[in-house]
Amino acid sequence: MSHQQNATHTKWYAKIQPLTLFAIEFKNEMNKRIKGFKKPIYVTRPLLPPLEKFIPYLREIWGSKRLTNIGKQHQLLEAKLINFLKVPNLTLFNNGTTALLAAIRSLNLSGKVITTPFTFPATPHALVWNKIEPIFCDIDEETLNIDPSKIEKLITPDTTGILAVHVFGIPCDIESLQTIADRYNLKIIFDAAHAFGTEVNNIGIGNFGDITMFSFHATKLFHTAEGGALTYKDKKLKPKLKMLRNFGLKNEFEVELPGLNGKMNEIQAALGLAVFKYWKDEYKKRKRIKLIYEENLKDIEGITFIQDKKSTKSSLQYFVIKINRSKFGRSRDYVLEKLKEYNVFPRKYFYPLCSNYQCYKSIKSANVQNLPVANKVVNEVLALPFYGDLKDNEVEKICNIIKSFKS
Ligand code: T4K
Repeated sequence: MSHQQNATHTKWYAKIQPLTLFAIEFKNEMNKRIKGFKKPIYVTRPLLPPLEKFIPYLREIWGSKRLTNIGKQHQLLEAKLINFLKVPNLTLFNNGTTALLAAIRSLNLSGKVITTPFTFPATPHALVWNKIEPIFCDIDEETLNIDPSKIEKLITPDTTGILAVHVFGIPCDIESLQTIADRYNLKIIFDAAHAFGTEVNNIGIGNFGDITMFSFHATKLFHTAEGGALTYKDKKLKPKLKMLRNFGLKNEFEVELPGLNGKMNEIQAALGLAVFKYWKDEYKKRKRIKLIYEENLKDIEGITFIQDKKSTKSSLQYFVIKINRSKFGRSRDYVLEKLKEYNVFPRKYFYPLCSNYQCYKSIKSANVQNLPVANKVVNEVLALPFYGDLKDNEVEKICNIIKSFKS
């Protein structure tokens, strides 16, 4: 800077400085005024029916002395879910991960399967437990799901399937995936751990691909504490999946397959039946909370949400924002750490990417250069607290806290 330029700059700065200082003061003041929450606010809380509504189920189980191995509660829950998810076939499991293990085995997948790096560890792990190499494919920046336009170049003669995830309950580009699968004779498994109740053009999300997996973990909107299910069109899969779930037993004396113990027990199933009665209420509450978040955060530069499509009914499993560091002035990690000071505990699902795990980073497809979108968004995404018990003013306060971080 020349001497003259310097003088002009100083003059300009002198004018602007009081304003800047005022803005900083104001923001500091705002920060001081927002007090942290007394109790921790987590990313989610399980939906629990009133205890007295669960006790009659327990009484019935106690009376029957039938605790597991596909009893009455199990059968009732299975029937209820077939109806609700609008699917032809459904098999319950003791969690989503064992369900996924059995799904992969039932379709005889082998060699290599194309999947997303932006998911929970259970997805690629289920492949590896079946001695299959996960081939990581980059994701779409808008939906955060596997990008079908990047799949074909990853297909080799060893590829037997695609394991796609409806991340945060947002449906994958199902049509494009099916076109590719048909062209190369590949099977498709959908990991719909987050997509309970998602529908596309009024069709339940469990009707697509060869098999769909749902998780009923306590953190899911509908849950059985731990639990899961597979849905599928081909009814011939049913006996095989039942065997895979029950040690491979065909009957008392014949073991046909090296199966697992993947059975949902009666207490889990009963909890599911009790939770089911309250599920719709929880959904309505989440709808309202989503609107409050959107209304309060929509005009903040640098914060965006995943947009719902008109054709899609959302599962409302998570409320996720993306924080663009250069536009918001603060990084996602800054926001996360600062929120903790206010007793708010969002989660950066799914950080780190599966392709960056110690156990997978040496796979060729895991190379950062092959996955530019996933490696970018994994530093931007934040799942905010999202459950029916959150009060309107608590959601508004979380938004105000986030707003106060903007620089
Ligand atoms: N595929 C995908 C795409 C998945 O996201 C998952 C699981 C699977 C497959 C496998 O399905 P499962 O085998 O789990 O059925 C949680 C869940 O444990 C996991 O099921 C879920 N995805 C994942 C996204 O979230 P964490 O490690 O984040 O959970 P945790 O214990 O830190 O809980 C999060 C918050 O929830 C806590 O801060 C407090 C609250 N919480 C949690 C539990 C368990 C409660 O208030 N009460 C509770 O009982 O994995």
